[in-house]
Amino acid sequence: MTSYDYDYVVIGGGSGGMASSKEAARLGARVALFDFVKPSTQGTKWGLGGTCVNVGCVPKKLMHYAGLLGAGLHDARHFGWRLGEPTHDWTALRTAVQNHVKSLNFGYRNGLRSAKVNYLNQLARFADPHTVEYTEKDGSVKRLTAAHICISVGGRPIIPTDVPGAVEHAITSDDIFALKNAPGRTLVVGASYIALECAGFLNELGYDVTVAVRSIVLRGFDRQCSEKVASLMADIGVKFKYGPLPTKIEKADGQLHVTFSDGTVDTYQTVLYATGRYADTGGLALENAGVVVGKNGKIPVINEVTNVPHIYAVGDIVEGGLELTPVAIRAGELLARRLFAGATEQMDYVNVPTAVFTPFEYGCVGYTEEAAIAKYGEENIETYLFEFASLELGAAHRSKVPARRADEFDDALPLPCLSKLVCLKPEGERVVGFHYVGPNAGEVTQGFALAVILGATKKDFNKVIGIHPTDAESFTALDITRASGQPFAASG
Ligand code: FAD
Ligand code: NA7
Repeated sequence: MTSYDYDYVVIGGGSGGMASSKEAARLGARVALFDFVKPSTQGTKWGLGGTCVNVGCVPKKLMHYAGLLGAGLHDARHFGWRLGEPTHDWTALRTAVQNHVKSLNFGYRNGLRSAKVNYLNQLARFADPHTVEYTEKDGSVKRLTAAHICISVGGRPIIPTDVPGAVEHAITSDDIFALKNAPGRTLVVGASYIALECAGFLNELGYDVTVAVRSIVLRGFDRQCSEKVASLMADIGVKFKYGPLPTKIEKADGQLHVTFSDGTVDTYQTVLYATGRYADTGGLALENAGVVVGKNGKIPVINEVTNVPHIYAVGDIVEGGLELTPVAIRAGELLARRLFAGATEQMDYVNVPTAVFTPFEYGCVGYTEEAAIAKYGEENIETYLFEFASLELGAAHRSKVPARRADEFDDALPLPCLSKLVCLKPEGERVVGFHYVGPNAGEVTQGFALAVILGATKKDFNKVIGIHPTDAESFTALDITRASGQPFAASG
């Protein structure tokens, strides 16, 4: 029998690779993990743990929270807090966020050490199907062999190369959370959730933000909820520019002059591209291992196995997968259990809950209304809807104006919450889509996802006694269907 240096080598120490390597080591495998960060186009670098910890979920959620605190200042005043005119200090926020991220990097290093995973801070590539190699600082090439190899190198932001000045001057989500100077007037290009989340917290922190939308916002999400999220963002000050996109970005006097496809020119301090991500598989020399690569660098797999039976892929690089941290983690752990503990459980990519952390959050699990209709036919779908103001925001007269302008209370936000259940009529109104726009949507959706996964019907939702007064209790008493044509917005 061939003997290898390791039972398992994992390339990429992000959410998926870290989880898989630790689980394999826990199960007794001899494991090595490679993680190396190539600087962003603007030279930003970060530590161990991958996208989520350094330039994704974690710093994003902290900046979102900072934004919510700003919005809450308006409510605080309404409820009697006497505050001076608040100002926001970007450097303090950046420092707090980066310090937290660094503490997580430290924890991950220790975690690998105590799990007995051999961590190599090196850029790995394939030499042959069982051999991974890397180049030391002194130029020497080192190799190690493994029985099983998992690729989990994640993705990086795409900046279109056909827009002169974009690669040179624009930042991405790889840079925004560590930006040295306050972003100032910002143009966000792209309209998926990373774009809207960044636009959302920058607006709440007090910056003038424009989002350049090529077609629609939040492609792939429920249309009604997506448009509600965008319209609420517009209400609180985010500008949406539908259609025209940058064709040229020029820097002069420290400002970015952006020419749009409609011929207009505007000036910003920051341009942030959030126009999708490519799988970072280009430098892996996959051809040396015979691994097939698909569109955008993604790797086709069946149950995480590539076309080469002992080489696997997990996380964002999986073709047709879901680019979410908990998905990468679970897939990586289950893979390790199948490889080293004889387990048989496969990753279930259906009914994965998710949330968009825009100023008014949006959470969902299951089908969008459009996808449910496309799959089951309109006659088989019943959609229940309710639009309302949460008690707190309603009572605080949360206003449309930027939260930090205390004096303007009169222009109240429209109803900021939307609860929606998409039900399958032939199966006793089984809930196949759960959607909620409103405060704490991530928390609300996480809880209800269990019901959806277990096959709950509309009647089951009705059986639940609400917790009063909450926004989530709306799901226990939805009674207006789209088919009825009745207004579903709360009145009075
Ligand atoms: P990654 O976490 O990207 O890790 C891959 C690692 O491999 C990186 O450290 C990379 O530097 C390293 N690497 C690459 N090539 C090599 C090589 N050749 N050798 C060695 N190392 C290499 N998901 C959520 O669930 N919730 C959220 O709220 C959320 N918010 C997000 C916000 C933003 C702005 C972004 C960008 C992403 C967000 N995501 C979110 C997605 C989430 O971050 C990813 O799904 C997750 O990090 C994917 O994990 P991964 O293991 O596939 O790869
Ligand atoms: P997505 O989900 O791939 O969305 C990309 C967005 O950028 C989308 O709105 C696109 O518009 C838009 N886009 C794409 N190319 C361009 C160009 N050239 N110009 C302007 N706009 C463009 O990317 P995200 O980065 O938000 O998220 C990727 C994943 O990473 C996500 O699932 C997270 O889990 C982590 P379109 O709708 O195609 O017209």
